Amino acid sequence: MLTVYSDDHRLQNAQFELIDGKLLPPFENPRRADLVFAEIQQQQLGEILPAQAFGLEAVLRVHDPGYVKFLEQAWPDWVAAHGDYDALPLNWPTRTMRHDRIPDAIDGKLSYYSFDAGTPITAGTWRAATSAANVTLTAQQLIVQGARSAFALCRPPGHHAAKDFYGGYCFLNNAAIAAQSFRDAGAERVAILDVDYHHGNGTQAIFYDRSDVLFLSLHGHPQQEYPYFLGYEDELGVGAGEGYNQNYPLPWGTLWEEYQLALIDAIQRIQTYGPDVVVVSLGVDTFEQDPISKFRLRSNHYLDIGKHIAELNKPTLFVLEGGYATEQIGVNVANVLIGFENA
Ligand code: Q9C
Ligand code: ZN
Repeated sequence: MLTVYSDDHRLQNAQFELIDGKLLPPFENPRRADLVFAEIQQQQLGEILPAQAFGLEAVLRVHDPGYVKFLEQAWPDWVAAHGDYDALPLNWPTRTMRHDRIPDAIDGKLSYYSFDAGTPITAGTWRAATSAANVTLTAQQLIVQGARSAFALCRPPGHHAAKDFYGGYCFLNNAAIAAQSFRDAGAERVAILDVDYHHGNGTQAIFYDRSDVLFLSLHGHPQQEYPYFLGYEDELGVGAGEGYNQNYPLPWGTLWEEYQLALIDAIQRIQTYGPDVVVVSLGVDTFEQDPISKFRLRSNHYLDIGKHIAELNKPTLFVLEGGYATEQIGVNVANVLIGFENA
């Protein structure tokens, strides 16, 4: 397995995260990727390549230009208004309020372009987020050039970010950018399988009205789990996209046995779809010891996840998403890749 990696992920290194009414050290922190890197090196999973610099062209195929400009400018604007503190929004336009005016004030812009207060924008956020996109696009190119698989070892993650909003630790949707780039490189059909514990609301929204990208997600049920307002099983796509979106919401406490049944169904759906390439949004926050999640997978089950994905026998791009049990994140991620390679 080829891995692509850049140290620039460390530029996303927030002071605090607002979670469960507390300001805590961020769960989504640089140690995560550093430990995945160390494990991949130690297990000798294959070559680790540096990221190439792509411009913003591929990013803008998925994200709104105004949103991308906002992300680039948010930190300097915030510092000018408030000083050198992590930027967080504090209110949102909800029912009966307007969504058709973008405020001039940076605080209003943060509110307009976000959906939670748990995703700090810092001095390095823009560079880290673009580096994650570059890591993913570099890995995506390896597959375009004929590699059977590649792993984008990137952070910050991406699957909660939609066309024009951030949240859930995500700014640019790395997996969606890769999927679109596969299409632009000539792939006719792309399947995105999202195994992160949280619903991939951003990715779903980006491709919801399209049949050329099939999106499937296994995740904590939105009645119980973040992001709460998307991820039900009756979300099947719209217009041309009808029938090309599939959610598998699962209850708190889900064990491997139940999880595997959903995974097998998802794999069969992908098989029927017959994609040219598969993108895996690879979160390992389904782990039993994950500090913010409530599924109960064990480390050996990640080998089986990799094995099931390999049954598809398609070129496969793995893109790192969540996973916050830092001590075991390396083993769990590596196990998916090993399970895939040894299948
Ligand atoms: N009470 C990813 O895994 N906050 N993002 C959860 C828990 C947000 C997770 C609140 C979790 C976002 C990529
Ligand atoms: Zn997650």
